[in-house]
Amino acid sequence: MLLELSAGRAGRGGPCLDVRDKAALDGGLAVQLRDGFLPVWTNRMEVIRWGACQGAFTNAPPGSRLAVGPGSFRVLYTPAGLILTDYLVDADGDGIDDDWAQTYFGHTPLSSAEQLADSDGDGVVNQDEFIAGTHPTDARSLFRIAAVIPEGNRVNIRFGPAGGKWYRVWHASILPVWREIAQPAFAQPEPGRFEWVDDATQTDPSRPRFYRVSAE
Ligand SMILES: [Ca+2]
Ligand SMILES: [Ca+2]
Repeated sequence: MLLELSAGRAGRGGPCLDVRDKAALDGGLAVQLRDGFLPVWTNRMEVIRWGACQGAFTNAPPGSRLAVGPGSFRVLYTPAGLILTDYLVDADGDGIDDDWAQTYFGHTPLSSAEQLADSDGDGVVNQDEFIAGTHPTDARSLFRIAAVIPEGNRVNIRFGPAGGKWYRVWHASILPVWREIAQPAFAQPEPGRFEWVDDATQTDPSRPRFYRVSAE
Protein backbone atom coordinates (compact mmCIF):
# COMPACT_ATOMS: atom_id res chain seq x y z
CA MET A 1 0.00 0.00 0.00
CA LEU A 2 1.31 3.45 -0.93
CA LEU A 3 0.29 6.53 1.06
CA GLU A 4 1.28 10.13 0.35
CA LEU A 5 1.84 12.86 2.92
CA SER A 6 1.81 16.59 2.23
CA ALA A 7 2.00 19.72 4.38
CA GLY A 8 -1.72 20.26 3.87
CA ARG A 9 -2.55 16.91 5.38
CA ALA A 10 -0.22 17.50 8.32
CA GLY A 11 -2.05 20.70 9.18
CA ARG A 12 -5.53 19.45 8.44
CA GLY A 13 -5.40 16.10 10.17
CA GLY A 14 -7.64 13.28 9.12
CA PRO A 15 -6.49 9.98 7.70
CA CYS A 16 -5.24 9.24 4.19
CA LEU A 17 -7.50 6.21 4.19
CA ASP A 18 -10.68 5.62 6.17
CA VAL A 19 -11.68 1.97 6.50
CA ARG A 20 -14.93 2.17 8.39
CA ASP A 21 -15.09 -1.56 8.92
CA LYS A 22 -12.45 -4.13 9.81
CA ALA A 23 -9.08 -3.69 8.11
CA ALA A 24 -7.12 -6.84 7.27
CA LEU A 25 -3.50 -5.79 6.84
CA ASP A 26 -1.14 -7.71 4.61
CA GLY A 27 1.87 -6.88 2.45
CA GLY A 28 4.03 -3.81 2.80
CA LEU A 29 3.46 -0.14 3.59
CA ALA A 30 5.21 2.65 1.66
CA VAL A 31 4.84 6.33 2.50
CA GLN A 32 6.01 9.12 0.20
CA LEU A 33 6.34 12.84 0.88
CA ARG A 34 4.68 15.19 -1.60
CA ASP A 35 5.05 18.84 -2.55
CA GLY A 36 8.33 19.36 -0.68
CA PHE A 37 6.81 18.44 2.67
CA LEU A 38 9.36 17.55 5.35
CA PRO A 39 7.84 16.32 8.64
CA VAL A 40 9.30 17.29 12.02
CA TRP A 41 9.46 15.41 15.32
CA THR A 42 6.27 17.03 16.62
CA ASN A 43 4.12 15.75 13.71
CA ARG A 44 1.63 13.05 14.60
CA MET A 45 -0.29 11.77 11.61
CA GLU A 46 -3.20 9.36 11.56
CA VAL A 47 -2.78 7.79 8.14
CA ILE A 48 -5.31 4.94 8.28
CA ARG A 49 -8.47 4.87 10.36
CA TRP A 50 -10.34 1.63 10.96
CA GLY A 51 -13.19 0.18 12.94
CA ALA A 52 -11.02 -2.82 13.82
CA CYS A 53 -7.78 -4.25 12.57
CA GLN A 54 -6.30 -7.66 11.91
CA GLY A 55 -2.63 -8.28 11.21
CA ALA A 56 0.10 -5.75 10.51
CA PHE A 57 2.15 -4.56 7.55
CA THR A 58 5.04 -6.96 7.05
CA ASN A 59 7.65 -4.17 6.84
CA ALA A 60 6.13 -2.06 9.60
CA PRO A 61 5.26 -4.10 12.70
CA PRO A 62 3.94 -2.25 15.78
CA GLY A 63 6.54 0.10 17.26
CA SER A 64 8.96 -0.21 14.36
CA ARG A 65 10.44 2.61 12.33
CA LEU A 66 9.49 3.15 8.71
CA ALA A 67 11.85 5.02 6.38
CA VAL A 68 10.07 8.02 4.86
CA GLY A 69 11.94 10.67 2.88
CA PRO A 70 15.23 11.64 4.57
CA GLY A 71 14.13 10.24 7.94
CA SER A 72 11.86 7.69 9.55
CA PHE A 73 8.54 7.58 11.40
CA ARG A 74 7.57 5.45 14.38
CA VAL A 75 4.64 3.20 13.44
CA LEU A 76 1.93 2.87 16.08
CA TYR A 77 -1.15 0.66 15.79
CA THR A 78 -4.06 1.83 17.92
CA PRO A 79 -7.59 0.41 18.25
CA ALA A 80 -8.74 3.27 15.99
CA GLY A 81 -6.04 3.37 13.35
CA LEU A 82 -2.44 3.58 12.20
CA ILE A 83 -0.39 6.52 13.46
CA LEU A 84 2.92 7.80 12.14
CA THR A 85 4.76 9.82 14.75
CA ASP A 86 8.14 10.73 16.23
CA TYR A 87 9.74 11.66 12.88
CA LEU A 88 13.50 11.38 13.11
CA VAL A 89 16.04 12.99 10.80
CA ASP A 90 19.60 12.41 11.91
CA ALA A 91 21.74 13.70 9.05
CA ASP A 92 24.74 14.27 11.35
CA GLY A 93 24.57 10.80 12.88
CA ASP A 94 24.64 11.66 16.58
CA GLY A 95 21.51 9.61 17.26
CA ILE A 96 19.48 12.73 18.08
CA ASP A 97 16.90 14.31 15.78
CA ASP A 98 18.58 17.32 14.19
CA ASP A 99 15.51 19.57 14.56
CA TRP A 100 15.09 18.57 18.24
CA ALA A 101 18.72 19.49 18.95
CA GLN A 102 18.30 22.82 17.16
CA THR A 103 15.10 23.57 19.06
CA TYR A 104 16.48 22.96 22.54
CA PHE A 105 20.21 23.56 22.17
CA GLY A 106 20.49 25.86 19.15
CA HIS A 107 22.90 23.60 17.28
CA THR A 108 23.38 20.10 15.97
CA PRO A 109 25.01 17.59 16.39
CA LEU A 110 25.19 17.35 20.17
CA SER A 111 28.53 16.24 21.59
CA SER A 112 28.73 13.13 23.76
CA ALA A 113 29.14 15.39 26.80
CA GLU A 114 25.99 17.32 25.87
CA GLN A 115 24.01 14.14 25.35
CA LEU A 116 25.07 12.76 28.72
CA ALA A 117 24.56 16.03 30.60
CA ASP A 118 21.46 16.67 32.70
CA SER A 119 20.85 20.25 31.62
CA ASP A 120 17.79 20.86 33.79
CA GLY A 121 18.93 18.81 36.80
CA ASP A 122 15.84 16.56 36.88
CA GLY A 123 17.92 13.39 37.01
CA VAL A 124 17.37 12.48 33.33
CA VAL A 125 20.19 13.05 30.84
CA ASN A 126 19.46 14.95 27.63
CA GLN A 127 19.77 11.84 25.46
CA ASP A 128 17.05 10.10 27.49
CA GLU A 129 14.83 13.20 27.44
CA PHE A 130 15.02 13.04 23.64
CA ILE A 131 14.09 9.35 23.61
CA ALA A 132 11.15 9.91 25.99
CA GLY A 133 10.00 13.07 24.23
CA THR A 134 10.37 15.26 27.30
CA HIS A 135 11.75 18.79 27.65
CA PRO A 136 15.54 18.72 28.36
CA THR A 137 15.63 22.21 29.82
CA ASP A 138 12.54 22.01 32.01
CA ALA A 139 12.98 20.08 35.26
CA ARG A 140 9.21 19.65 35.57
CA SER A 141 9.19 17.61 32.36
CA LEU A 142 10.49 14.07 32.84
CA PHE A 143 9.19 10.60 32.02
CA ARG A 144 8.24 8.55 35.06
CA ILE A 145 5.66 6.35 36.73
CA ALA A 146 3.46 8.93 38.45
CA ALA A 147 1.21 6.59 40.45
CA VAL A 148 0.85 2.93 41.43
CA ILE A 149 -2.66 2.30 42.73
CA PRO A 150 -3.60 -1.17 44.08
CA GLU A 151 -7.24 -2.23 43.78
CA GLY A 152 -7.61 -5.75 45.13
CA ASN A 153 -5.51 -8.02 42.90
CA ARG A 154 -5.37 -5.32 40.22
CA VAL A 155 -2.85 -2.52 40.09
CA ASN A 156 -3.20 0.71 38.10
CA ILE A 157 0.09 2.04 36.77
CA ARG A 158 0.00 5.63 35.55
CA PHE A 159 2.90 7.16 33.69
CA GLY A 160 3.83 10.09 31.52
CA PRO A 161 4.20 12.41 29.89
CA ALA A 162 3.27 9.91 27.21
CA GLY A 163 2.27 9.97 23.57
CA GLY A 164 3.97 9.42 20.26
CA LYS A 165 6.54 6.92 21.51
CA TRP A 166 6.65 3.15 21.83
CA TYR A 167 6.01 2.14 25.44
CA ARG A 168 6.80 -1.20 27.07
CA VAL A 169 5.89 -2.44 30.54
CA TRP A 170 8.09 -4.70 32.61
CA HIS A 171 7.34 -6.68 35.75
CA ALA A 172 9.46 -8.38 38.41
CA SER A 173 8.67 -10.35 41.53
CA ILE A 174 12.35 -10.79 42.34
CA LEU A 175 14.65 -7.90 41.45
CA PRO A 176 16.31 -7.51 39.04
CA VAL A 177 14.69 -10.28 36.97
CA TRP A 178 12.44 -8.22 34.67
CA ARG A 179 9.88 -9.80 32.37
CA GLU A 180 8.15 -7.84 29.67
CA ILE A 181 4.36 -7.70 29.71
CA ALA A 182 3.04 -9.01 26.39
CA GLN A 183 0.94 -6.54 24.42
CA PRO A 184 0.02 -4.13 27.21
CA ALA A 185 -3.13 -2.13 26.43
CA PHE A 186 -2.92 1.50 27.46
CA ALA A 187 -5.74 3.81 28.39
CA GLN A 188 -5.35 7.56 28.29
CA PRO A 189 -7.21 9.03 31.29
CA GLU A 190 -6.05 12.53 30.38
CA PRO A 191 -3.97 14.07 27.59
CA GLY A 192 -0.31 13.13 27.94
CA ARG A 193 -0.97 10.51 30.66
CA PHE A 194 -1.18 6.78 30.00
CA GLU A 195 -2.49 4.07 32.27
CA TRP A 196 -1.90 0.35 32.24
CA VAL A 197 -3.87 -1.97 34.49
CA ASP A 198 -2.18 -5.09 35.83
CA ASP A 199 -5.11 -7.52 36.00
CA ALA A 200 -2.85 -10.29 37.37
CA THR A 201 -3.09 -12.41 34.21
CA GLN A 202 0.65 -11.97 33.52
CA THR A 203 1.80 -11.38 37.07
CA ASP A 204 1.47 -13.23 40.36
CA PRO A 205 -0.49 -11.22 42.96
CA SER A 206 0.66 -13.57 45.73
CA ARG A 207 4.21 -12.26 45.31
CA PRO A 208 5.73 -8.78 45.41
CA ARG A 209 5.18 -6.90 42.15
CA PHE A 210 7.62 -4.34 40.82
CA TYR A 211 7.04 -2.37 37.62
CA ARG A 212 9.07 -0.57 35.05
CA VAL A 213 7.91 1.36 31.99
CA SER A 214 10.24 2.15 29.11
CA ALA A 215 9.94 4.47 26.14
CA GLU A 216 11.63 4.11 22.77
CA1 LIG B 1 21.39 14.52 14.81
CA1 LIG C 1 13.41 17.56 31.78
